[in-house]
Amino acid sequence: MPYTLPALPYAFDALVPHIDAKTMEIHHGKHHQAYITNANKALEGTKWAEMPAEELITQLAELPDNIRTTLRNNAGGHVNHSMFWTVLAPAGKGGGGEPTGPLSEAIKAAFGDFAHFKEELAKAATTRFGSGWAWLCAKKDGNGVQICSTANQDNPLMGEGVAGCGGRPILGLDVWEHAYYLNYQNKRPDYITAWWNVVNWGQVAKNFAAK
Ligand code: MN3
Repeated sequence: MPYTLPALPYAFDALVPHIDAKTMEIHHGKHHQAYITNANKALEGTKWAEMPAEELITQLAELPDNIRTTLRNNAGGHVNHSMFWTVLAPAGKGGGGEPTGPLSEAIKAAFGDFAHFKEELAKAATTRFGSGWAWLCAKKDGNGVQICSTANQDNPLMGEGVAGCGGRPILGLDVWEHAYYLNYQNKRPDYITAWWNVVNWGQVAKNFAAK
């Protein structure tokens, strides 16, 4: 089955004023769709065409040279954005605040407190040069959480040594300019500060609990 664009779980303007409607419309309908279109084109007629994208990106080394980079970028882009929409929610309606339960405990164990965790993720996102992502991951050994960042559309699932920490992402922050430039121009830190207001901690906790 070719990859298809998942519906946004809220309206384009649901994250206003933190993320503007035009950015959401273009980001979802044009950027995410383009990753899907390009990945499907590369996969057409290959034995990998039926494989879920999350699985495909864990085995890039197996792919033929002529489609490997295309799929790293575009299947990666599809996986990254499919998660990104779900870890956001309108401020005050599922978005913002702080995590609770086991995820909160894991964050405290790794970073001391929630405020320090926010500083560390913001630092990873701000210092990522050029385009990429900052991630909160469940550690590969199942023992807690860690932060990392990746370039372009790389995802930690691509494996340690390929991209990031090799953990299992439970929260991703897109710091490509297309994610914020219309509203924030060059002010990536302002976008990141606003983004915390729309993080869907309930979904991130579910991601953490999933094995
Ligand atoms: Mn993006």
